[in-house]
Amino acid sequence: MTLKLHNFFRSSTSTRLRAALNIKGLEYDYVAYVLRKGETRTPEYLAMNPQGLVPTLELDDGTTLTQSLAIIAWLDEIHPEPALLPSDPLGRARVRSLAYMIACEIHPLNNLRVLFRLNEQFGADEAAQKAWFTHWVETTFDALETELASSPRTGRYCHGDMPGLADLCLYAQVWNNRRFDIALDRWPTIARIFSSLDALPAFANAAPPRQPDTA
Ligand SMILES: N[C@@H](CCC(=O)N[C@@H](CS)C(=O)NCC(=O)O)C(=O)O
Repeated sequence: MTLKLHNFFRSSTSTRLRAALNIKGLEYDYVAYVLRKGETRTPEYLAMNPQGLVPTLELDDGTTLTQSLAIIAWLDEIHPEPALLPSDPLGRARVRSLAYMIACEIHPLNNLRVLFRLNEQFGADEAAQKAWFTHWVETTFDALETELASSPRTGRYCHGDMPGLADLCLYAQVWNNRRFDIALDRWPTIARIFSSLDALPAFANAAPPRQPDTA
């Protein structure tokens, strides 16, 4: 199966998906877009992904998959090993909860189009956008740190000693935070888990600086 990944090096949803593909040992063709140049707003791209967002995964029969968590779930279904969710229902609920904390409570608020809108509608300059971005990261990372630090189910990674769905989201979000100089000092458990993930080639090779279109 030939996979084509339409993505942007710095996009955290793209980073999540690259790491998932790497964990599954799946190769893909890398198709690069620059969000700020509007390259995902062309008729060709919108025909694949009507939201004009990255990533999009294109299969060899032309099928296109959108929404990173849905694509990752599909990957986990067609390539079950190594699994991205634990086998027990309570464990699965916990991992999904940790992943959604990042994917649903941080990412959508801090997306590029939201930052642009803050500027267009309210005149938010770069400093105000940075304060906004940092606020929403801190709000959820404080809660995430509490959960990870206090649960006996946290291991080397977010849940036990196998990296999974929550780790994909955490790893990508920490890279995203760096754009706004958000250090991890305040969240020692998140920092420890990030370091453990960064030592894994599947994750490190998905990181923004390692991508071919890194600017
Ligand atoms: N929930 C979607 C979000 C996709 C998304 O918003 N991607 C960002 C990059 S991380 C994007 O394309 N942003 C372009 C924009 O905000 O205009 C997913 O998980 O795939």
